[in-house]
Amino acid sequence: MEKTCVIIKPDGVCKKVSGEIISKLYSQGLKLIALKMIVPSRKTMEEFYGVHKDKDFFKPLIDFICSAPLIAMVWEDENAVAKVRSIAGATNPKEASAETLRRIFGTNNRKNAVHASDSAENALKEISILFKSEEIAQYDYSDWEKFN
Ligand code: 3AN
Repeated sequence: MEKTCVIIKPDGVCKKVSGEIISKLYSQGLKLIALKMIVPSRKTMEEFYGVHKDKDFFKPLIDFICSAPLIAMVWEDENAVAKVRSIAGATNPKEASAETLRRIFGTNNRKNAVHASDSAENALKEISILFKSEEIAQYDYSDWEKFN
């Protein structure tokens, strides 16, 4: 099953919309297999966004992403990466389609509420930066019903 790494960014966490973001992902049939709040170090997020290290927005991006806690998650689905990218919307909330998370909760290119992996390969890299393997759950929705 394909995995994708989703981060609720500092703006999403501080606007108290994390619950709505998580509900939206559940409602589209994705399965939550890891979740934690993290207070990220610059080093971790510089590695996470390493592909952008030469861009002029890199330093402000790291400043922003380390400005408050993040909620880091792993979601699973047959088509998890494309599905969450579509739910998240375009990088710029003003250009994102109606009903997308970034359109609803984002402000600008930087403060755009959520991160969503752009490929299955990058998802695995991102997950390995933010999570230990034992923090990724494997379960069936029926597991709890087997016990009294
Ligand atoms: P996306 O997250 O939509 O895949 P990327 O991978 O191009 O976008 O950029 C990673 C992150 O860098 C974005 N989520 C956004 O926070 C920030 N970013 C991208 N482009 C800009 C920009 N032009 N100005 C400021 N921040 C940007």
